[in-house]
Amino acid sequence: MMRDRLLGRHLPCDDAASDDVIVGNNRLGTIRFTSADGMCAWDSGSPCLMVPLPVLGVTQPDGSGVNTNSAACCEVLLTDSAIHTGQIGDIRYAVTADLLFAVLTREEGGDEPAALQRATEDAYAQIFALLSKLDYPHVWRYWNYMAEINEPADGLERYRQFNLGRQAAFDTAGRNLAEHVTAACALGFGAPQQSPSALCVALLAGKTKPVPIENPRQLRAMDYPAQYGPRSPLFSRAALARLGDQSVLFVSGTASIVGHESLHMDDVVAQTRETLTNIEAIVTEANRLLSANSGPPAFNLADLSYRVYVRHAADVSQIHAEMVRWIGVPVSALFLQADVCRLELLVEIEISPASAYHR
Ligand code: 3EB
Repeated sequence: MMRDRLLGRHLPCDDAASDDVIVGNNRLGTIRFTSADGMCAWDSGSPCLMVPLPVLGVTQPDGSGVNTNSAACCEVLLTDSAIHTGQIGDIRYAVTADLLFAVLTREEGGDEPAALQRATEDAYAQIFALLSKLDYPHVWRYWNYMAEINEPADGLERYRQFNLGRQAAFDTAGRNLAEHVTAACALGFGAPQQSPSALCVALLAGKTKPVPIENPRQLRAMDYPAQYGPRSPLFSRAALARLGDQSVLFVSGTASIVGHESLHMDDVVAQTRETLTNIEAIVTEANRLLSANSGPPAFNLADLSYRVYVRHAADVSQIHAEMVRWIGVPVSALFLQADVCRLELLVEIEISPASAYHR
């Protein structure tokens, strides 16, 4: 009997609320994107991270264009196993025998100095305490969203404050080692007063250790030079996890960075192309690893689904067109308006775990 399959779906929220989509499965958790006010459309009992990013559109692999009808879109993670849910401190979580999905939102301490740094350190300390307590030691993927990521605060860009807080928590937990670093993303949304929370984090963790994957075209983010901030970001370009007989690929937020430098200033098409070149290199690394383990068939760009973070909403159709040209077939993608963590970066693309598993 097969255990704990992980599935995912990108859905408009009305569909995600319907039980039709989960037939035979349970909702492990949801990440919901919308700039509109309001609660989750359903009370599923399982954790839902509300991320205040505007939905720009959704494309389906049937080749229809960018559908801009959805004001809200969900990524739902499903499992065929029984789930148990709970809450500890600021964290809501759901677990199966093999998986933990958790979400956490944090306010910032008003006028406190380095408020985001402190909120981040505390958030990650709570996360690591939960992982220890429930005994899901290995994180497979983090999603980080924060208010005003590119704004200065206390003499430092807020993303760099986030990195200080994240590093401090990793240090304290003894996780500041390449072997504990995994796939992640970090994106920004509007001012905190428009949003319920200044920091939103989701994570998926497991009983088994994922294999971190790097990109030969890019410097490891842990090794970025100090020009990008006093403490470096902590993520690998991708991670490959085993779940029963499934291999699950998590590709981090990927941008137009080669080595450690941002390329193609003010050219969103060239940035999209460079980003896709990076994603292709990362997926090639993942496939090399799979075949070294005489594993399942390779991941293929055409079969994956993408989450695309767009700095300027007006660029969405150019980005989509370039993706279709590059990948060669109609793509399945969710386009969101978000601030990328370097001001000069206009687009960041990640692979949704909704698609990146096979047996
Ligand atoms: C980059 O390649 C772009 O801070 O967790 C991508 C993925 C980025 C994750 C993070 C940041 C993070 O450096 C930014």
